[in-house]
Amino acid sequence: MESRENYEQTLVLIKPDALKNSLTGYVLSQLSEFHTGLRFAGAKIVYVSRMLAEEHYAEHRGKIFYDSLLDYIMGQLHYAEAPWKRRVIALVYQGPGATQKIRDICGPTNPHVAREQKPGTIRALGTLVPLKDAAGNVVGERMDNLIHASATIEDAAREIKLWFHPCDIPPFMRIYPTEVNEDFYYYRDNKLFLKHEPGTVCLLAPGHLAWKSDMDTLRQLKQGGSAPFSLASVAAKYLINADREG
Ligand code: 3AN
Repeated sequence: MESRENYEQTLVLIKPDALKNSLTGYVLSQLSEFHTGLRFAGAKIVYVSRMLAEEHYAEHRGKIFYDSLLDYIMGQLHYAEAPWKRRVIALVYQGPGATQKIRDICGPTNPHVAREQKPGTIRALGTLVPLKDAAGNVVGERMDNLIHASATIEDAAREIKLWFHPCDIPPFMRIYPTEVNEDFYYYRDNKLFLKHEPGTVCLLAPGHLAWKSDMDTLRQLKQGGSAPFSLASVAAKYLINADREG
């Protein structure tokens, strides 16, 4: 019987620049069980909405590179003229030391630093793109570094639950608490509805399996209280690939 720490999970996103440069196979091979001893626990192709991008990068809100970072993960920069190609590959890897093992293979956030200090890592193949203001002055840079990997086990829990439903992960591989929902929850324009109204979409119906943390958030929002996580952090996942809008 494997011990509990063997079930550590981490999130990987193969970002639009990796897809555009046909590096997907290379990345998957670097992260393969043969190299890492880790197993796939989840995989999906995601059209990244603005809501999902904002939730994923919530910690960077307000920074100079934030807007550009959202455009990047949404595929708007690498597939400006081809919205139908905009997507990322989201993966959950499971196994002992998953988070650190994958971070080591990814290398430093900044591709220039990666090339200098950790050649051979995935991000050493990335690029730096200058960010300019309206007058054309360089005000910062964006790091197109091909891959996202959760930085800590806590980040991994938040991120996996943001990108994946429990049912996207095989039952024996789920490590976060789940619950069977008993109510109807609908969503429109950043508001929660308990009954269907024109233009609302159903997030959850009775009998659906959900992350317990999502249920806690929805219950508290329903009662009008302050919730541990935002409505958007719950809704973004249920709306993945639901429509074509940003
Ligand atoms: P990592 O992806 O290595 O965990 P984070 O979470 O600090 O790094 O940043 C997420 C993403 O935001 C990075 N992958 C990078 O694209 C971008 N980023 C982070 N810091 C900067 C920065 N100082 N300038 C430009 N882009 C940045």
